[in-house]
Amino acid sequence: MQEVRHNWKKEEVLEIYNSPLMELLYRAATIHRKQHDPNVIQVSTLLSIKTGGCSEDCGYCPQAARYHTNINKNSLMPVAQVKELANRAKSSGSSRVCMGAAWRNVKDGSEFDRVLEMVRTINKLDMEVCCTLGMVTENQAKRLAEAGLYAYNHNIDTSEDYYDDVISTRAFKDRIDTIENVRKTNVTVCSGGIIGMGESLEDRAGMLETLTRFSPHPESVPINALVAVEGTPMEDQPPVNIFEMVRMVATARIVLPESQVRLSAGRTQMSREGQSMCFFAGANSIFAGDKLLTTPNPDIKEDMKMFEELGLNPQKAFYKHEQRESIEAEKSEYQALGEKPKWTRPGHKIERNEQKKKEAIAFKKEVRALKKETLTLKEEDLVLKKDNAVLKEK
Ligand code: SAM
Ligand code: DTB
Ligand code: SF4
Repeated sequence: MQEVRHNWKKEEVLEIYNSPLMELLYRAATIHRKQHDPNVIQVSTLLSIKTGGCSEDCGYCPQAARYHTNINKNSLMPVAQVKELANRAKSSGSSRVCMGAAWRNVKDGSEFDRVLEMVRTINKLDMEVCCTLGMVTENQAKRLAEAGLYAYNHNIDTSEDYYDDVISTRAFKDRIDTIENVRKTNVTVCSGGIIGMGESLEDRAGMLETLTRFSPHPESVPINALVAVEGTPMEDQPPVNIFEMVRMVATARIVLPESQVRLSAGRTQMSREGQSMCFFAGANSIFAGDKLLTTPNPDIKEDMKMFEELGLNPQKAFYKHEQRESIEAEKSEYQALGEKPKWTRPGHKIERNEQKKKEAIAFKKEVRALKKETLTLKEEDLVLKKDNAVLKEK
């Protein structure tokens, strides 16, 4: 078995990342087959249970209220709809549902109670349930655990050094604290980040270094390639080169040998051959379904066809850890505490996208003017019709 280290240094990680690609691939693939079945892939489906209108300013995110992106905002989904979508995901070959909410943090109350009910409902379908709801307190993590949550996703996103260039409305430490709150329960941790946000290679290595500090390492590590969405401050970032993605996956596989490394956002930009290189480099999980949270993802039938051609078998639910029990709300040991946690909120020093905001306001004005014009036209039409009628009568 591969030694699991928590003391990787950024320089060592960077050296691995920069090693000749064939050496890197061989090293990563060797560790991969020692630690995992290289012919098994875990398939998760994302479900955006609450979309858009988020108070945070994460520079990559189309769901931040302050950016002007073209997404369909939605309030929290009903449980029945979640059940139907989860059933659909199960029948298309997915073993995990990951529910995402555009929240800064979880607030005790009826919406969180509804999310707990969603967790119970999906767990009863014998699927792994994951949530990504923003920051959680220890009590909230315990309530999620009691409901039968299998995994909690909370990404560190980038290195501690680059963090402030990406997000100003919370601190890196807030993310770490949430992950530690989840660790106090039996819920597994899913944490990774994004490449392609203008970060340096040192930042990529720094992000992986931080992930190796967790003990145990996160059970899942999503590696996302930025999906540059129009209207976000990162809209003009160039797409991630596939070999950089392969290097990132391979390096993650080497320094986090036991984790499931997930080839996450950005697959629509990758060829099947590029993705296959990532699987060879140690990626053994994907997000499937035609949508991530708000942006497109490859067709699941195409993914399944690719897996068949590659001889990759979808991982069964609860293959790595046993299914959690779901305790009903009435029997719950933990109650809502109505906590108002004081998360660090370093000053909002990033004033982004003022230009986009101006353009959006100008566009709305134009639409209003056009609407008015159409109304006037209709009025003119009526006058003409009346005149015609009068003429006919004459
Ligand atoms: N609001 C919660 C939070 O921030 O933790 C949960 C949802 S949030 C959308 C989950 C993760 O999606 C982010 O931490 C980020 O890593 C990833 N993400 C969001 N927008 C992305 C984008 N445009 N490209 C790649 N990854 C993205
Ligand atoms: C993760 O690391 N990536 C997923 C999931 N965890 C929640 C989200 C990707 C979002 C990509 C942009 C969007 O679709 O909105
Ligand atoms: Fe909000 Fe999460 Fe998007 Fe940040 S990543 S803006 S917290 S939904």
